[in-house]
Amino acid sequence: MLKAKILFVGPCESGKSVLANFLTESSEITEHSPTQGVRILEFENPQVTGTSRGAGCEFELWDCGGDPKFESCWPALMKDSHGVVIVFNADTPSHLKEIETWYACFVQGQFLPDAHCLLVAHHKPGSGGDRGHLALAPPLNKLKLVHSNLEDDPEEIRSEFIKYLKNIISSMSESRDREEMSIIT
Ligand SMILES: Nc1nc2c(ncn2[C@@H]2O[C@H](COP(=O)(O)OP(=O)(O)OP(=O)(O)O)[C@@H](O)[C@H]2O)c(=O)[nH]1
Ligand SMILES: [Mg+2]
Repeated sequence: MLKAKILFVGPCESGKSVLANFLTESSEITEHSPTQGVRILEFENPQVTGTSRGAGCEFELWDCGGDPKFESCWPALMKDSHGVVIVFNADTPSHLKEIETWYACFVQGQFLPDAHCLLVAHHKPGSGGDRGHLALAPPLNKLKLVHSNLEDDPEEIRSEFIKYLKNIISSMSESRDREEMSIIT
């Protein structure tokens, strides 16, 4: 069984918990209550079934609080994670700067490959949903960027998220194969 730990990080009130509930089909109600530290959601996805050899897979989605007061918890959150999803609002200019810090700490800080990082420009209801051109500075401009708009097109982010999970699982499975080979050779 492969077990992947995926973090949801990013600025406060960007929509991480709303999105995490939606993507894991968690029925938890959220009026805005800032996530205190972290909330762990376990889930499986019938469309992400693991490897050709039949090993199944499970996910833990760690929905992290965006408040910098939790910074002292970050090393514990990051430990042994396989993927980092950075959620931000494209219509909040300060977020573009803030996500550079999240990326530096959570992705570069633990030498995670860029392919394991997903940027999600979340469009809250009433934000206009304008996708315009997002001028992300390097190194963020080389990351995969997807948009999420749960009111207008919820299936778009769902299918992008499934693609992302599949990539994570296939790279975990390859590294497990390599590990097995290295033992027998
Ligand atoms: N209806 C609706 N409301 C949203 C959506 N995204 C964000 N919101 C609103 O924005 C508030 C903040 O969203 P959260 O998901 O709690 O934000 P967060 O990123 O988890 O914030 P922290 O836990 O403080 O870091 C929510 O309580 C909602 O009121 C959305 O897609 N639909
Ligand atoms: Mg939250």
